[in-house]
Amino acid sequence: MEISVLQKVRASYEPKLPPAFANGALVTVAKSDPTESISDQESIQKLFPVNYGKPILEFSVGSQKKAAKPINVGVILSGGQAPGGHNVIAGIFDGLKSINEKCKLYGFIGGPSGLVENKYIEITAELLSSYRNTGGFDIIGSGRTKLETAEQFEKSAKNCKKLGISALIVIGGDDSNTNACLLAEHYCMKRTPIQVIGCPKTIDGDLKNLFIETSFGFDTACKVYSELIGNISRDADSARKYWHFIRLMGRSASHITLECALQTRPNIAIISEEVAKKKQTLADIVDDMVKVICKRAKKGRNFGVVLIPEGLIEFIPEIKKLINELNEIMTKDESALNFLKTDEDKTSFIKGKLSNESASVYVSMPLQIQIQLIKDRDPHGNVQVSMIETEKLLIQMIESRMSLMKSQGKSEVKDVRFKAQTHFLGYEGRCAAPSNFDADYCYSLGATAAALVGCGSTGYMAAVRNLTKPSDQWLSGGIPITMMMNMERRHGKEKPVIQKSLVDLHDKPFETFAENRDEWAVETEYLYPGPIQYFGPSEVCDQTTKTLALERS
Ligand code: FBP
Repeated sequence: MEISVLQKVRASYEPKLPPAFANGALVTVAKSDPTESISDQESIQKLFPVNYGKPILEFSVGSQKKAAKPINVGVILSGGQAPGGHNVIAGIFDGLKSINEKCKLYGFIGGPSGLVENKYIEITAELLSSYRNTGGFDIIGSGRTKLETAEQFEKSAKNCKKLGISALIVIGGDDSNTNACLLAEHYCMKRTPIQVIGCPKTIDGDLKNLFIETSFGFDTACKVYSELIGNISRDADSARKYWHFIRLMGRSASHITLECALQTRPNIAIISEEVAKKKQTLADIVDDMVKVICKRAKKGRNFGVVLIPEGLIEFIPEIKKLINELNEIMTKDESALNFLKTDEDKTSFIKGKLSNESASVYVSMPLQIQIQLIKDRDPHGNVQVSMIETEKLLIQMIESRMSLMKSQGKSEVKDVRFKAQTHFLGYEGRCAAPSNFDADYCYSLGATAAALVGCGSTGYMAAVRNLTKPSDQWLSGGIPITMMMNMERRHGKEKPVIQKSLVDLHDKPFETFAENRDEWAVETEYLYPGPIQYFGPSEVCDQTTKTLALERS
């Protein structure tokens, strides 16, 4: 297969490792005192009697050399792609081989379903050689099947037994790691000799806490989006005729939007967590935006850049209420709704069923969005929030607000000439070649996972810390997954889950943004980060995200 010049050169990049792995994955382990979950301790302990309370593990260089017996390990990629997944697998592979040359690594195909359906390949040195330091999850593929039932757990155990697998490594986000912990507990309870280890993955950056400093892929994805936003901003400032509305991936939390705002200084960036905190309505958000547009127009700047987080819509209280009502109506009245022929019939049927408050929010939306809200449904029949084109919704609402203000003869809109362009950035960054940071971090996470397997652990997440320092000061070890859990209501039931990290409005990344945003709104102070650099001076190649730097400063 022909590969690009960059890929060829990049293949020989040797990712850096924490000092604990100087002699490979046979490490010395230090243990902390027993741990507790972040809250709901009693309930979590009851649900995880074996894995609850385990100590934090910290690795240092081991002296043992290749004495351990060979282990067969299975690896799964779960959920959305994130740059660096191949390097996690490379780190696991090399780590296992450092334990014993005869260790084998099997990759389950297409995500968790591959484990249940016994679809796998053996990952060999030769296969891996063309995937080192590359983006994507294509070596084995990924999937969104949830591993959560006892039946799936048992089928998986059977398949592992056939391959002699005694450890599984799940590379995934908060849900997949929660399920990895359930799987670990199930196997402990059933005395099935299979260890389960998790690795923190997601571009969304919402799997982090005191011990997991960041999820892999966030660094590279944000750098790719920031490059593109910088390019768009420069175009905006060159042509001076468009407002660019850019929606950014991040299913729930606004970490990506915040990081990109810090990297590029747009005129407006909406942070969903702030919208929720201030209980802003859609009209309030539109109001704020109109003010900035008018202020810039007054200075002759009829152009600008707006960043919108993908998850925004669910953080606006009135829309959250509307969506909940819509979900209920669409389940209860599905057949009546399907019977109606035209979009107009469907929307007016819906209006009649909504509460007064939600009906007035619904009718305030452009027809196209009203239709989208009832048409795009997820497999459970719910509104598919991520499909809603929030950027178009905001533009249309701004336009109607402007024409109303014009018709009322308001002086603020006198200089405004509002023309907008829309963009959605998400898939552009998820499979990018990992930055040096992600290449090193992922390889280190893989080595850590192999070491956790090597020392017989289960129910742990691989953790590499001290990430704002050079890698020779990185620390590596394992964090009990139960430690990150709390109880949350999911589909009407209380469930143990890893707590999702949302943007903290009292932490430095948001505070830095909030201190500067008024100036960035009216002036034109765009920053152009340019493309990710893989070779060259360290200050352009090895910077972490601004979020991580500020959080750890
Ligand atoms: P994960 O949480 O699984 O890492 O996925 C994150 C994400 O990229 C979100 O930002 C986005 O909303 C979603 O996946 C898109 O999902 P899909 O790939 O199924 O279209």
